[in-house]
Amino acid sequence: MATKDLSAYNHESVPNGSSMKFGIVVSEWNYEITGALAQGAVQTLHKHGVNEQDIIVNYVPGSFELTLGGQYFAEYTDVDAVILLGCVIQGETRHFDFICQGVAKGATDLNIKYNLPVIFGVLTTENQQQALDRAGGKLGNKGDEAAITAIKMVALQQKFENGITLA
Ligand code: DLZ
Repeated sequence: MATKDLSAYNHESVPNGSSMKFGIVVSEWNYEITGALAQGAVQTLHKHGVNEQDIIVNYVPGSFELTLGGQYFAEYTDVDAVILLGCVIQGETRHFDFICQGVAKGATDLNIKYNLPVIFGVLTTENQQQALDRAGGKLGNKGDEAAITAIKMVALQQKFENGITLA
């Protein structure tokens, strides 16, 4: 089966992030994976001009807590976007489904409630290998993609806020 590097993107189409601020929430559960996602996200933000002091990273125990971690950023900081990073690996019980549904719905709700880009960077895989493949392995790094998505959404929001709606 052909593989695809999920992190391949057109660098020139990514706006400059030097005036943007980001909050990143990282799940400690499956940290081998989520730490790599966080590293990818931070590196990618830097690559596109985001300053060190404008990236705030906080940790939560598991992916289920990512929503509330994101809400804290929305309520108590002035970040332009929040990136949620987690990894849920299918187990023998239905816990997987509940966590995935919870954080997906939670992230969606935060976007709408706060009119703030809240990026869903949560791997939901059948096994550890699939997660490793997507956290700096043969399929790229989902953290990079989350960072790019965050920058692009902040730029889009700024465009609307500046009244340029007819481009
Ligand atoms: C309990 C649990 C399980 C079984 N699996 C995962 C997982 O694969 N990935 C993850 O991020 N978190 C997992 N958790 C922890 C939950 O997200 C949460 O922290 C606990 O249910 C406490 O609310």
